[in-house]
Formats: sequence, C-alpha cells, structure tokens
Amino acid sequence: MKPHQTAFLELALEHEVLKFGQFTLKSGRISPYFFNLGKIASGSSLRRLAGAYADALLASGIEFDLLFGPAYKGIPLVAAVSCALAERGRDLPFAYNRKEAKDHGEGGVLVGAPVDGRRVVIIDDVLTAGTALRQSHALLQQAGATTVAAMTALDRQEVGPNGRSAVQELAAEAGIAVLPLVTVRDLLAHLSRSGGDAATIAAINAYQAQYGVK
Ligand code: OMP
Repeated sequence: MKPHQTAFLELALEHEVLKFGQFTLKSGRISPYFFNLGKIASGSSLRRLAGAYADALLASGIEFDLLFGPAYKGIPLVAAVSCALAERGRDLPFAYNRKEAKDHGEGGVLVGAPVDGRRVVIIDDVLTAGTALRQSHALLQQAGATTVAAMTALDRQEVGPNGRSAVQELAAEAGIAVLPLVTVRDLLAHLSRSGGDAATIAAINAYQAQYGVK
C-alpha cells in the first residue's frame, strides 16, 4: 500500500468513518458495513483527507484542468482538495452543483468556475453502483465539460446485475477512469493486519462473495 493509502485508512478508522451493522444502501442492497465520509468533520481531519486525495491525483498522471464536487458531500471535499493541490503547486479551478436549481440571482445548478470545455475530475466519497457518478457526468456533459476521471475515497468493488463492476461500466459507458484512494480489499487487508474484529471481517467477506468483483 502507498503512504497516502495507509494515511487515509488510519484517518478513517480514527474518525469512525467505517461503521459495522446492517445498512440499506442506495442500491437497495443490505450491507454489513457503511463508509460515512461525513465523519471527517474538523479542519485538521479534512486537511489530512484532502491531502490524500491530492497526492493520489498527482500520482495518477491523469491530465485534467477542473475539479467537480457533487452535492452534498462532494462540496467541502472539492474545496479542500483544490486547496491541497494548490499547496502542492497545482492551482486549479473547481465547481460544484446545487441539488435544486436556483431561479433567481445567478440561477442554475452549477456553482463556481465555468466547466465548459474543461477536462474534469469528479471528487466524490464512495463508489457502489456508480449512480451518483453517472448523474454528475450527465450534468457536466450537458454543460459542455468532459469527465476524464472520478476520484473516490472508497471503491466498494461491487458488481451490477449484468456481472460487470461499477468501475468497468463507468469506463465502458462513459470513458471515466475511477481512482479510489482505497478499495474494500485494501480495507479488509488493513483490518486484518491491525487486529480487526474477526466476525466483522467475515461478514464483509461474505457480502463481497455475494456482490463483489471476483
Ligand atoms: P452509488 O451511487 O451506488 O455509487 O453509491 C454511492 C453513494 O452511496 C455515495 O455517494 C454515498 O452517498 C452512499 N454510500 C456511502 O456513503 N457509503 C457506503 O458505504 C455506501 C453507500 C451506498 O449507499 O451505496
């Protein structure tokens, strides 16, 4: 694992981002774990999180010229990642959306830098089925931007009804490369190494055996 991945997993576990129990996901699946990036809710922890995203983005070699944060969790993330990139010598514009269009003032759903003609990286929290990323991609496409990649903290590595992973589908349908900080496999490896609860690890493994990529 790369240093920014270990740093991120330590941060996530410190702040109880990872919860165990029974959770209904947006996809309707019942999961024994839930990853809530909203638990990163202080200046110092957000700075560490944004640093991990920025390091991973720079290491990816992907060429892009704007960052986009989907409402709601992507909004503070994209602002913080933009700051972290600027601190690392890449000062780039960013934009985000409103969930409801504003019919007065400047109007519309997009806020921030103009996205038209830009190569965009979407900055989001978690990838399960890819629904959230598809919605952002459609919004950006309508506004004349090209989505080149999507960066998430966690890829849950799940397959859809047709047997393809969300990552494969996003690449095939929309040409979007998904860059996760960590995958659920990395998470499981970290939990095993750091003496995580055996029953919890077994429950996640069983869920992955049912819904995960092989
Ligand atoms: P998809 O749109 O199916 O890819 O699901 C991703 C979204 O689900 C995230 O943006 C979250 O809003 C939410 N989610 C989590 O935050 N953490 C999880 O562990 C799982 C989900 C989820 O509902 O699948």
